[in-house]
Amino acid sequence: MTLKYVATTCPYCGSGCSFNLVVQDGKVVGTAPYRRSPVNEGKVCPKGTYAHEFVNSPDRLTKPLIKKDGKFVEATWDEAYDLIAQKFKSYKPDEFAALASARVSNEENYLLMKFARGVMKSRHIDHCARLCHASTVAGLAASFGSGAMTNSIPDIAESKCIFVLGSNTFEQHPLIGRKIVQAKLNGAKIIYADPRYTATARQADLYMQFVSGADVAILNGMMQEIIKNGWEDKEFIEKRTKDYEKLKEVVMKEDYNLENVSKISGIPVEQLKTAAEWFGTTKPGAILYSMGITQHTVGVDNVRSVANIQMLTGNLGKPGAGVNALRGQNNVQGACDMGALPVVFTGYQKVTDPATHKKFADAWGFPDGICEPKNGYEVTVMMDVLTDNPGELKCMYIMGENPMLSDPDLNHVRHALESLEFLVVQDIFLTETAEMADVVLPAACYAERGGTQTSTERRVQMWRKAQDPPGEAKEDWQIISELAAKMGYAKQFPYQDIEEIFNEVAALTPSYHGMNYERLERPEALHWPCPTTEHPGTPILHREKFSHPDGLGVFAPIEWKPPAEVPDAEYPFVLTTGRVLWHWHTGSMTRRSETLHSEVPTGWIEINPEDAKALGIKNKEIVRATSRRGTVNVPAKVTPDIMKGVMFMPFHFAECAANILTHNALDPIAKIPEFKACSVKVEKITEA
Ligand SMILES: Nc1nc2c(c(=O)[nH]1)N[C@H]1C(S)=C(S)[C@@H](COP(=O)(O)OP(=O)(O)OC[C@H]3O[C@@H](n4cnc5c(=O)[nH]c(N)nc54)[C@H](O)[C@@H]3O)O[C@H]1N2
Ligand SMILES: Nc1nc2c(c(=O)[nH]1)N[C@H]1C(S)=C(S)[C@@H](COP(=O)(O)OP(=O)(O)OC[C@H]3O[C@@H](n4cnc5c(=O)[nH]c(N)nc54)[C@H](O)[C@@H]3O)O[C@H]1N2
Ligand code: SF4
Ligand SMILES: [Mo]
Repeated sequence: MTLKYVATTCPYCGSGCSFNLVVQDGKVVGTAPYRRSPVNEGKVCPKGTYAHEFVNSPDRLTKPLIKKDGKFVEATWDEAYDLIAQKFKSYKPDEFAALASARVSNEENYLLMKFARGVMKSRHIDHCARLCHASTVAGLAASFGSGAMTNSIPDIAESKCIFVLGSNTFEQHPLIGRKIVQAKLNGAKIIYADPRYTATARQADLYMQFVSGADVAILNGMMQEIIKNGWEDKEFIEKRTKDYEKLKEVVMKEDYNLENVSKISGIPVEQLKTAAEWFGTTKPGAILYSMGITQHTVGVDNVRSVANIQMLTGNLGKPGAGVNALRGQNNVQGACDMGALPVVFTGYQKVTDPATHKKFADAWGFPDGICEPKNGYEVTVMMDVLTDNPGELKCMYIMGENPMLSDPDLNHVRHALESLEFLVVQDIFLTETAEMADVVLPAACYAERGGTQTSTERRVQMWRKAQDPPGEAKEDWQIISELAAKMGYAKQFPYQDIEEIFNEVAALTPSYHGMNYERLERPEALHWPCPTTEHPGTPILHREKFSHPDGLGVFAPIEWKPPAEVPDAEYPFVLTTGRVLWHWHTGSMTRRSETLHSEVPTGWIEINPEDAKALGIKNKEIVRATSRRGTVNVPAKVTPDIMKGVMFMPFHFAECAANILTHNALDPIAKIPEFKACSVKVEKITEA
């Protein structure tokens, strides 16, 4: 028997923890602590602990599958590539769209981006960041000139006042939660605002429960109170920002005095006062936020309000401060950095900028050119175009995403995907989306490959191969390269190994320019921006100036607006959705992990005891939840942890899918859907 440890980074959340994979006779059999990572120092959450369990699941895809007469038939790689190449060639550039993946490496996202824009010459590439932090990318870019988390994870422990808003950090970024505990042990005050009394709420010194969708009102109210008391950082505002007067005009309005904010949000005035005082007077103060802020039709407004309060209090560019937008998936930061977005190439270089377009066209050397220098469609817009403009988009290539469970309004998504002429899905399991494909390609998983991923704190870290892929499954970069070669572009995809792809990325991307595998091998890796090979990387952004050309941060006057759908007599409850500690999104991996699955085998809807009583519903009873989009039957969880009038469902479970109910009302700028607020009714199921 041979036994070895392979240090790698976690395939789940954007915290970017490291652990060892335990390999016995060439097969991954367990995990063990890797103590040298400054992020998690050997600790992991349950998903990290059991991250080996799905790897050798008997359900892994092992061969390409081609659908014939409605049934999948196993095929050789050549058969699959030939069919895909022949089909892909038959479409005009903008009839093709690609979805990249926050689950795969930087190199592979870069390659799919190059495939879409170079081989297919299509403008349409996006990925699940659209459903996640699109509001952050747009909002922080407008406020600061750069759309990423401003500080580092270890730095959170330095804070003296942490305001967590719309992030259930202890369940969704547990090892960042650990930094909150460390700060607390050093005397920091913790403020938490969330419609649910979550695991994170239990750690807070001040917990404010409120109705989903009130965030701008709460932040404006706190800012008014801070200004009224003279707690604003006058020097920071004067030297480092502009448009403060415009902000003041809005936040000082009567509408945002604490009495009015209390009416909108349901938070008692005294709590709002305390929050403003603590945050206004305790330095340094950090804000941590995630989906509770971004997944709204006012997602960008919410993000800009968070940026406003941090500029107002001078909490930027310093240790223990910052706007800490906690990015969700292991490599969602990287997929964005790699230009798997419809408006940018790598490093946020704009597609519409002629010099940038020429730079990529020249570097790639496609004899027949690349896509036009025009923005493409966002994934949410792709789905609308598919249903509303039949024939405009005809064919899609989806790598490592499962929109048939993760996108809003699943009946709409089904309709959209059914209207495609040709769909290719590349995954490690036969997901709900893969079931709908014409061709399914089997990919290697994280444990079977190298490459890099970029965590929420912009730390670029390595994956390391621990075992061979099952059956004939291949690494995503190999599949994309081989397909490109079949389509006549072997010269543009000449890679012998994944490191060559990274070097191409570094050459084309200023913020990754100084990185290479040798430097990234170190346990602490490197934070971007890292412009030269001598540069130590940048854990804290905006120290001296912001990333706008004039170096100034921009205040934005933001008015509060209610969600797109508000409760009425027919649909009287606000439904909000999210996650639980034990499961990951559409469950493709965690529901195939024995330990995680046995801990939480199915979904539920959280109902406040008063609402349950009025509806005649008992705990654990199966109830019918209905929105304007659809109906699901789901077990009730009657709990005082959820606010009266609000209900919560995790979206991991296909048998009671929350996204049947959600709707795809979008933020006008970020095109992110309003996953965090829609209206539902809930009924007792009476015997027929
Ligand atoms: N265990 C686990 N961890 C994960 C994931 C997972 O699937 N499972 N997914 C990862 C991904 S991709 C992401 S993006 C992150 C998401 O991380 P989080 O954003 O922390 O997770 P969510 O559960 O979506 O939502 C967080 C909280 O927002 C609250 N909320 C609801 N409505 C509102 C509102 O209107 N305003 C505010 N301020 N809060 C509101 C919810 O009650 C919930 O507690 O987690 C990552 N980590
Ligand atoms: N109602 C509601 N819906 C939501 C949200 C919410 O809060 N509420 N949150 C949204 C957010 S923030 C996000 S990020 C999205 C996530 O949405 P998705 O990204 O669609 O969800 P995942 O289940 O993570 O899908 C990733 C897929 O990649 C596959 N995969 C894993 N590793 C590999 C690999 O190495 N190669 C390949 N080719 N495939 C791989 C997995 O099997 C899985 O099928 O969901 C969104 N949907
Ligand atoms: S906190 Fe996130 S990165 Fe760390 S072990 Fe858990 S899922 Fe993995
Ligand atoms: Mo996400």
